[in-house]
This record gives sequence, C-alpha cells and structure tokens, in this order.
Amino acid sequence: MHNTLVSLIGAPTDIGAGARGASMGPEALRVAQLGPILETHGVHVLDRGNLSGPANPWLPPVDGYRHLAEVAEWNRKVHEAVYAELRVGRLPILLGGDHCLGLGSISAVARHCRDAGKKLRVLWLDAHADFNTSALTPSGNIHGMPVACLCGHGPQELTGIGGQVPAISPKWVRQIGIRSVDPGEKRFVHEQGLEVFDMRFIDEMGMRHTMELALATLDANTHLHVSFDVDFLDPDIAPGVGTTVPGGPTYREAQLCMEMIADTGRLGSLDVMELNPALDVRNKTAALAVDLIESLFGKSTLMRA
Ligand code: B3U
Ligand code: MN
Ligand code: MN
Repeated sequence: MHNTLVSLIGAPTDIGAGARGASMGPEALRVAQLGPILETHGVHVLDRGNLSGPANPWLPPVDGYRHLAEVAEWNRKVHEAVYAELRVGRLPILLGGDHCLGLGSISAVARHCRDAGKKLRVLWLDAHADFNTSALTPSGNIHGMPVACLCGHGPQELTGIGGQVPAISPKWVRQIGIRSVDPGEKRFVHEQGLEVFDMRFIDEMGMRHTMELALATLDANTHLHVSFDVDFLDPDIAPGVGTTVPGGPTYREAQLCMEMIADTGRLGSLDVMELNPALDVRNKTAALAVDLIESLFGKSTLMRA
C-alpha cells in the first residue's frame, strides 16, 4: 500500500510552455475535486495551496532558452516544496503548471532518495521525450528539456538544482506513450540509453506487457515517481493540453497503466502536468485526470482484495 498522507502543491505557471494556460491547471484540478475524491479512497489530503513565482514575460529564446531565469526560479521553489513534504513523510502531488517543473520535483525526489538510501524509478508518461537541449530544441521552450536537465545536460542554473549533477541516471527512467520526438532529440535519447516504450511498442505489445516491463525489478526499497504529462493521453479524450499529439493511449489503456502502478504499492510522488484549461472543454480533461489519479491511488472497478 502506498503512503496515504498526501500533500497537494500547486505551481500555477506556464513559464516553460509554448502555449499560455497551464498556469490555470492547479485550480482546474481542484474544481474537478481532486482532494475530496482522493479522500473517498482513504487518503488524507492536505492542500498546501499554490506556490508563487515570476510572471510569464512571453519572450523569444535567448541562447536557445526561453525564460531561463524565471524557469530556474520556479523550479527552485518547486524543489523546496516537494522536498519539504518528502522529509516529513508525505506523498507530494505537484499540480502543474507546465512540465519544465518536473525538474524541480524530480530533483527533490532524487535528493530525498539519497538521504533515505532508497532507489528511484521515474515513470515519465508523455507524448514527448522532453530530452532536448539548447542545441537541439526547435522552440527554446524548456518544458521540452526537463529529462535532459535531470540527467545533467543543460545550463547550470537548472542542472544544479538539488545540489548534485546529474540529479538522476537515465537508467532510472522509463518513458511511456512517446510519439513526438525531434530529430536531434531522438539521437540523444538513444545515445543516453533511455528506456522508451513508445506508442509503436504499446500497439504491438499492449499496455499490460509494457507496464510489466516498466515496473520490473522494483523492490521494497524503491521510491516510484510518476511524472504524468496529460498530453500522454489521446487528444480525443484529453483535448485540454497545449501540445496535443494524435494516437495516444485510450481511456482503457490509461486506466490499466494507472492500476498497474497502484498495484505495486510503491508510488511515492506524482506530478500532474500540462493541463491547460484554456484549451479544455467544460473541464473534462481535468475530470479525466482526476479519474486516472483515483486509479493510481487504488480505486479499482472490480472487487479486488
Ligand atoms: N519537442 C518539442 C515539443 C514539446 C516537448 N514537450 C512539449 N512539447 N510539451 C519542443 O519544443 O521541445
Ligand atoms: Mn512533457
Ligand atoms: Mn508532452
């Protein structure tokens, strides 16, 4: 069974994104009743409210990065907030916000694992690999770079957050649902040896086998972090994101993915990222995200022991 003491941390910014609106994600998840619904599954939820940070100046890239100073400041705040919850034995849920904040969150989880002598496994659920660098990025948007930064490839302002470079090893990461990777990024992902379960793999092998592999070799001493970019989901069911990519997991596949993670009992922290209410339809993507998070916390359709 996972930790039942949960803290919600809102990070209302779209500082690393290519579209405005993910800054409204935390409130949309609250409107969709994330906290109260988790409580019905025996989870004790504390809503820590929202972090605050710099506004989005909406400027073009400088040396391959958009808003580097602001992205660094938001990530430092996220890092401290997530680390503080882990220190007191709670399970943080980061409510994004765009996915550049995965850097602050996961660097905090990695630091906590170093303190506690735990192994770390990161599941990166996303349409994108988020493994760009300033030389490879087509956009300069830092939400396309957090995994590379965590693995030590990026500017010191970002890679240094959390006090150890690199914060994580590519070996600890499993990427699931990937279907949009830039040409240079693709080469770099291979070179660095990330384990990627792309949509072709899921089509051929099924979500069940995919998750069995992604969750293999977890043990009682493993902290499991899930970084859930809502654009992982097929845009037919989840239109409320800034960068939709067709051909993602269906509702049933996504449910199975979450249920199999829940079954491990090892979930230790979660990011819910890139939800963009400005592009949503009557908050349905937020409601779907909440539905999936319920499954991640052990709601199952049938009566299972
Ligand atoms: N790979 C592209 C697009 C992108 C990455 N992550 C998102 N979009 N959400 C880029 O700009 O780096
Ligand atoms: Mn992402
Ligand atoms: Mn994405």
